[in-house]
Amino acid sequence: MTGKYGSDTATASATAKVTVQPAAPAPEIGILKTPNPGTLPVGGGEVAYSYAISNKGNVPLSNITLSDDKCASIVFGSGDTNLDLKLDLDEIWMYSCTVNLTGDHDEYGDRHREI
Ligand SMILES: [Ca+2]
Repeated sequence: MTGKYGSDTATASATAKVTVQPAAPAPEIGILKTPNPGTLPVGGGEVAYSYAISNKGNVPLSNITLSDDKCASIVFGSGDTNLDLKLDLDEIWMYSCTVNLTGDHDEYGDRHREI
């Protein structure tokens, strides 16, 4: 900034620094489980579940493990696009599992009716 007094000019400048604190780490994970097919014939049959795991927090997540008491052999498919073994905020990791069902199962797993 400048100011004048007659023919004299006064000049001054100033800077200010403001630090914005990063958001507190808030790890959160999301899962979407989808069966295929959604309907089986009488007597049951084979169902392939797919699991879409997403990062709903604000920090990358590591050591991701997925288990399902209704399907034991879960296999990782894809999704770690930068291959850093971390579930990053913009990644969706896909897993799959196949099981042979003989009754009704729902997303919560406990409803079971023998046919
Ligand atoms: Ca990653």
